[in-house]
Amino acid sequence: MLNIGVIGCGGMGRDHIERLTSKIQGAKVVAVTDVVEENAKKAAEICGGKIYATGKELIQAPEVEAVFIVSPGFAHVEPLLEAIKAGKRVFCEKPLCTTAEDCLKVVKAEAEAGKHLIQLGFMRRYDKGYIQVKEALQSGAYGEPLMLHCTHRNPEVGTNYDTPMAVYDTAIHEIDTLHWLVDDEYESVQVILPRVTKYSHSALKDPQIMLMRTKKGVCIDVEVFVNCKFGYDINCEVVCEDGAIKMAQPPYPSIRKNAAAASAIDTDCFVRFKDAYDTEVQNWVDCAAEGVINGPTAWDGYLAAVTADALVKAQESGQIEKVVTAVEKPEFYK
Ligand code: NAD
Ligand code: ISE
Repeated sequence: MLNIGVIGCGGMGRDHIERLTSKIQGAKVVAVTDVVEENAKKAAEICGGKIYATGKELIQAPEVEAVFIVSPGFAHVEPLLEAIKAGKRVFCEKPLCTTAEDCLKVVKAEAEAGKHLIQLGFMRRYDKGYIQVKEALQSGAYGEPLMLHCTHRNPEVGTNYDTPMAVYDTAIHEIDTLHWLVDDEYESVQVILPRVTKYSHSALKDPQIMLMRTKKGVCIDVEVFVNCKFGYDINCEVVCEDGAIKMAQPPYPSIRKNAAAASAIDTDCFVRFKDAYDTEVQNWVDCAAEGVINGPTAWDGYLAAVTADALVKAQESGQIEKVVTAVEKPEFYK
C-alpha cells in the first residue's frame, strides 16, 4: 500500500483524494495540507488523513511515502524541490511551475538526484479518444499529419482568470498533448485575438486562436474559448495526407424530441476526463511498486512552459514568436 500525502485540497485536490480513497488500488491518503484550514479539514473528512500545517512538514512526515501536489501552479516549485530532496515520489498537477526558470530548477534538481521521481498531471495522454487518434496515426494508414484543428472550450471561468491564463492554465493541455500526438516539437507560435465575447471582462481576451507550427511543419490551430457558455467541449481533428482523423466524443445518446435531435455535452473537466484521471493515477501508483515513472516528466513540464511563454509573448506582440529552450534535453530524460 502506497501512503500518500496531498498538498492542496481545493477542487482538483479533493477530486484526486476521492479517487485515491474510493477507486485506486494499492494507495491511500494518509496526510493532507492546505493553506486554508477549512479545505484541509474537508479533505481529511474524505480520507481520514492527518492534517499537517505546511507542505514541508507533510513531505518530511515518515508515514508519507509519496506526494500529490495539487496546489495552484505558482505554489508547485517549493514542494517539488523539497520532495526531490527527501527522495519521495511525486504526482504534480499541471503546470509543473508557472515559469520556465522554475521548471528548469526542478529538472536540474531531479537529474542531479539521479532518480525519476516526478510525474506531471497531463492526463490527456491517458484519454481514450486521444489514444485512439495516436494509434491511428502510428498505424501509418493515413500518411503524415499536416494540420490539426482543435477546440478547448469551458462554459465559464472566474473573474480572476486573465488573458495569459488562457495559455498557462487552459491551452497548456493542448501544448503538451498535441506535440505528443504527432511526435514532433514546436518551432513557433502565434495568437490571433478575435472580437471579445460579452461574457468576458477587461482583463480577459476571450476567445483566442492559438497557432503552433512544429519543426516538421505541422500547423495546429486551437480555439480557446473559456466563456462559451454551452459546455466543456474538447475537439481535435488531425488532417493527414491520406485521411482525416477526428477524436471521438463521449458516447452520449442522440435524443429526438420536439422536432430536434440532441446529445449531451459535458460541463466540466472532472466528468469529461474522469476515466483519464483514474487511469493516470492508477498507472502512477502501479509504477511506484516497480520504482519507475512512465508518464509525462518534469522535462515535459519544462517544454510546455517554454511553449507557453512564447504564446503569451505572442498574445502581446501579435507576431510569430519562436519557441526557445535554454538547454538541450538532458541525457537523464532521454
Ligand atoms: P483550487 O483553487 O480549487 O484549489 C487550490 C487549493 O490549494 C486551495 O484549497 C488553496 O487554498 C490551496 N493552496 C494554495 N496555496 C497553497 C500552498 N502553498 N500549500 C498548500 N495549499 C495551497 O484550484 P484547483 O482547480 O484545485 O487547481 C489545483 C491544481 O490542479 C492546479 O495546478 C491546476 O492547474 C490543476 N488542475 C488540473 C486539472 C486537470 O484537468 N488536470 C483541472 C483542474 C485543476
Ligand atoms: C483547469 O485548470 C484545467 O486544467 C481544465 O482541464 C481546463 O479546461 C481549464 O481551462 C483549467 O482552468
